[in-house]
Amino acid sequence: MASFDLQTVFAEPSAKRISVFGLGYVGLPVAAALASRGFEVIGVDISSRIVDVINAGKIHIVEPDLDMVVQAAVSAGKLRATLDPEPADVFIIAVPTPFTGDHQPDMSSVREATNAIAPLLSKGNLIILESTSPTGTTENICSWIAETRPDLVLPDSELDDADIHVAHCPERVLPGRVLRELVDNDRIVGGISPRCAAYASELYRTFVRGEIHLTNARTAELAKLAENAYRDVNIAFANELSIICDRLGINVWEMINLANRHPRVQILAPGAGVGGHCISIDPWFIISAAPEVAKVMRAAREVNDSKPNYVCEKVKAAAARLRQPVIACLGLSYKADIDDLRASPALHIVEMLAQANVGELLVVEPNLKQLPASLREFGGVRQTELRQALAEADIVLLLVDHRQFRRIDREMLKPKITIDTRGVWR
Ligand code: SAJ
Repeated sequence: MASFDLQTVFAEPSAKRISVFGLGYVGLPVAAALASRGFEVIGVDISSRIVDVINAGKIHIVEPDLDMVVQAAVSAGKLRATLDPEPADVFIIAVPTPFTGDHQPDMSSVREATNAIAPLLSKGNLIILESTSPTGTTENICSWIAETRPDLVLPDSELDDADIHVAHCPERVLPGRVLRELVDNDRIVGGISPRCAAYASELYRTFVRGEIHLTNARTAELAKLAENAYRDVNIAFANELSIICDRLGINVWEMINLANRHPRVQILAPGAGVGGHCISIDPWFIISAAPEVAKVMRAAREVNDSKPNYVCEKVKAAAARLRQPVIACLGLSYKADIDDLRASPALHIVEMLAQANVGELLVVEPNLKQLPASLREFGGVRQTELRQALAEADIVLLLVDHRQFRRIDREMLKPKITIDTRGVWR
């Protein structure tokens, strides 16, 4: 890779200003990690509420230990948030990259962040895209900047000696373990040119203990998408098996456990579906780029997206056998032990049950103080404590394997109809 010596580029953190665009699940931990290494970090967000919360030394998301790191960084004067972008040495883009209604990538936030950065740029600046993005986005950033800054020489794969360095370093952190994974995970750094990659990797070396792998921007973009698509395909396989097992009268958990005794087999866990803001979205960025060939990924998306409906039909069939069914719905978040409801299959299932008026729904979600607005409008839906729900329910539907549910006394479940989507009571 690069033959030049960049060992000292970020050797004096206090001399460098870093601006992080987007202070969400990815940007805020990155900003806090850099501030705790001594950099002067300016977080930019479009929400004045988020800016105010962070400047008060607090956080607006649930993530273990992040509150302490942010609080320390803000009180040390190393991290501050603002609505107005300012000049810096390094700009990190960590804004959302959702998809539109027809599963096409919506890159408007990346474009807006780039437009905000362009007028602030000066020679020697580094721009890093952390947001998960379709292949070609990092190159697009260069083209967008070139439109408004013809005075700057931008890099390309042939041109290493540019005024600005641009690289993609996709985030890889698992919600719930973000601070640990930010430091310990290997990172992929894809540069527009080798010098861009080497320059960006020096920044990550200041706080990453994992290995840093250098490549070009397009490969880094697809590698990140492939990681999440890989997981989606494997979860779809498990979800499909769970439906096949239901048909054949086989306990899917026992069967998977046995199959996994093979040294080269590691089947994942079926569930209520695939949620969150990453795995249920990112495969579409590959599918939309190569629709005719991305067959397995499309099928996996369809299998995982249809699982909530399958669970809902199972509950309806069980409820049809009772006169006034009371159903305990355990869990609403998209996975265990977090409060994140984005694209949550559990929430979707409870919404569908409420709409179908299947019975009285007692919702237990220990990570939320109140029901989300989409459920509050239904008269037959109540949030209750676990104990009360278990006492009153005829049907106990386990949607998320929160730790509180794993500890439930099995004796309490004996007189109930149980539908366990996560195999907690296998
Ligand atoms: N799920 C199953 N069965 C399993 C594993 C997960 O049904 O065996 C479900 C979960 O319940 C959840 C969904 O899949 O609904 C996704 O959960 P997850 O824990 O697999 O992943 P995320 O979305 O929280 O985070 C992923 C991670 N990517 C990979 O593991 C390849 C994380 O490292 C990424 O940084 C993150 O996406 C991201 O931001 O892209």
